[in-house]
Amino acid sequence: MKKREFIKTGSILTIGALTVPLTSCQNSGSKNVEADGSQSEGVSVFELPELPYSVSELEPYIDQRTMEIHHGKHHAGYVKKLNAALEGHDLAGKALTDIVKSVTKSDTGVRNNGGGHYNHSLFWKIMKPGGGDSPSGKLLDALNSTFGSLDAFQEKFAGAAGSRFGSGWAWLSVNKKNKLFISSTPNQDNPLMSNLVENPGAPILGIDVWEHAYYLKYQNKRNDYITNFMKIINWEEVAKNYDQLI
Ligand code: MN3
Repeated sequence: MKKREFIKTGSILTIGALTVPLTSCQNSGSKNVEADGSQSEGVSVFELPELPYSVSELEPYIDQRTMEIHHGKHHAGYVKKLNAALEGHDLAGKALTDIVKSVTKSDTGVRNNGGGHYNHSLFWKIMKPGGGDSPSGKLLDALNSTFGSLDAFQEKFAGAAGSRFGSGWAWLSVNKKNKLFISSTPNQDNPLMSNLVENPGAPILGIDVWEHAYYLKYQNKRNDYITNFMKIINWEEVAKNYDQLI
C-alpha cells in the first residue's frame, strides 16, 4: 500500500506477528481535487473518538468533570498534536497501530501524541458503567494459569499501576508467544512500542495513572483510584481484545 494512500483501520490490525484489536482510532481520509480536475487521496487525519458512554456514567468511580477534561481536553489535545506532528512525516497516512509500533526514542511528537491517542482510545473502551464483574472464557483461563487467580492478577496489576513513578500507564498485554504479562510504561509509551519497551506486546487492558486521570476526585490517593478502576473494567471488551489475538 502506498504511503500516502488512505488507510482505514478496521477492527483488527495486523502488525508483524501481532494482531491488535482497536476499533476506535480510525482516521479519515479526504479527497483532494487537483488543478486538472483529478482527485487524489489526502493524508489521513485522526479524529477524537466518541466515548461509549456519557461523561457522568462512570460515577462515582470516575467523576464527570474528570471525564470531561480527560476526554474533551487531554485526549483531544493528543489527537490535534498527533496530526500536526505527522505533517510531512514518513509515517503520515499510516494506521495508528503502525505509527505507534514504529516510533523511535527521538521522535518525540509522534511518540507522545500517537501513544496518547492510542492509549486513551483503548482506555475508554475497556471501562463501562456497571463493569468489573469478572472475566470468563479463555481470558479467565489464561489469567488463572498465568497469575494463579484473578485476585492475584488484580493485585499484581494494581502494584504495577501504583508503583509507576510519575505519569504513565500499567498494562495487561499479550506477547508474541501468546502469553499474558503485566508491565508499566512512562508517559504515553505503550507495549506496542517495540523500539522503546523492554517487554513488547499487544495491550488488551490499560490503566492511566497520570494525575489528570484521577486527581480532581482522589488527589494523592492513587491506590483508591486503582481499586475503583477494577470495579468498572469492561471485561467483555478485554476478552474480545484477547480473543482477537489468540
Ligand atoms: Mn490520560
